[in-house]
Amino acid sequence: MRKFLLLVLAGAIVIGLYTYVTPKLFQHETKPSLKDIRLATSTNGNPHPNNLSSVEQTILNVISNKCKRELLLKGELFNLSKTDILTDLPLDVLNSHDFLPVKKGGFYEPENCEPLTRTVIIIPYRNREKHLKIIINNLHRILQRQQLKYGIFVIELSLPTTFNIGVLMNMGFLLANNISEYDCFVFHDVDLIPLDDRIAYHCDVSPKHMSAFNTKYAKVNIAKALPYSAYVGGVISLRGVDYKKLNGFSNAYFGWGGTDDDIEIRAKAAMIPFKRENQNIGRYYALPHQRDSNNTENLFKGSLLKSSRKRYLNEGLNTVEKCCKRVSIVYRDLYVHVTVSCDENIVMNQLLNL
Ligand code: UDH
Ligand code: MN
Repeated sequence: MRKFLLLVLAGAIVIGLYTYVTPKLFQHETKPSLKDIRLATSTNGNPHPNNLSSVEQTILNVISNKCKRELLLKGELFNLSKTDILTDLPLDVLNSHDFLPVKKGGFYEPENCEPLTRTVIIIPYRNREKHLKIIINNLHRILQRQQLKYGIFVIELSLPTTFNIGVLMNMGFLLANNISEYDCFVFHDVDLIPLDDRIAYHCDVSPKHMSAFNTKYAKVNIAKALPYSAYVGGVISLRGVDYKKLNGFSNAYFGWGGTDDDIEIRAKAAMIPFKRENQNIGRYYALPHQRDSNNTENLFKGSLLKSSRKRYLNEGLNTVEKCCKRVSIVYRDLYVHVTVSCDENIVMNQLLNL
């Protein structure tokens, strides 16, 4: 009798365990704890995200072959917000060679998973070789860790034209679109180095000011680390469709200043105002430099800004090819190097005829 009761009890335990545990296993209800996720997604000292650790495999394999880290950053996995993922980027900005080989021209896509995002980085450039080397190495590292499909375009303005960021961004946008299909465009100063792995290099539905905490301005205002609240200078991201709605950047700003404030006005006018990355995340180290030659302060920026709202649909992306042309395009090992020449007189005449 006792034997029989023991047998029934053992049977009940087995059946109970089976009915309780099996559905959980098959329905993937065994949700990982925050600690597990942090462990699985930590990159500090752990294998490269493309070589997922066994913990990551076990915990995150529940969702097919999408790129897990990218999804985590998008907040689309386990309802975690980006701030739940603790992954500070190691601060070795000057010597980061911690990335996988890329195709000629700097193109990359992860081999082991399907990325959702195709991001292109556009860097306006002239005579900043040291900065360029540093940013390129750092960008490959962070973009690969985020498991993105990406390209990097460096757009240089040939001399003797006074520097003009807007025309370079517009030409970069058009050229990148000619070469491949991108859905997210990141316009990136050459001298701002991302300091946090959580700065997502993919686009939100709104244009975004990514460099929300810039060490250059932190010297003046540690709490804000921005010069003023409407500032969107440094690094921004927006979807291609939104860039077209703004008609890109203005071509009108030759010399230093005004271009960023102008695109901020355009975004408001087009009813897609900029949002800002969380300041604990969007942290960038500003490489120190002096004002460049051929980029003296633009004394007309104040008056140009006043008419920006009226002008924006008539000059910008849709007119840049009237004043600028491509001089060369070189597929370097780590990026595409485009040189363009622009005629300031044509831009000025266009403005007068608006
Ligand atoms: N840029 C170049 N070459 C130039 C000028 C500008 O590559 O000759 C690009 C570069 O990507 C740079 C961006 O344009 O990051 C913005 O220009 P900037 O770095 O000159 O802008 P910032 O606001 O300059 O950093 C402030 C002038 C600093 C003077 C301070 C003197 N102590
Ligand atoms: Mn700078």
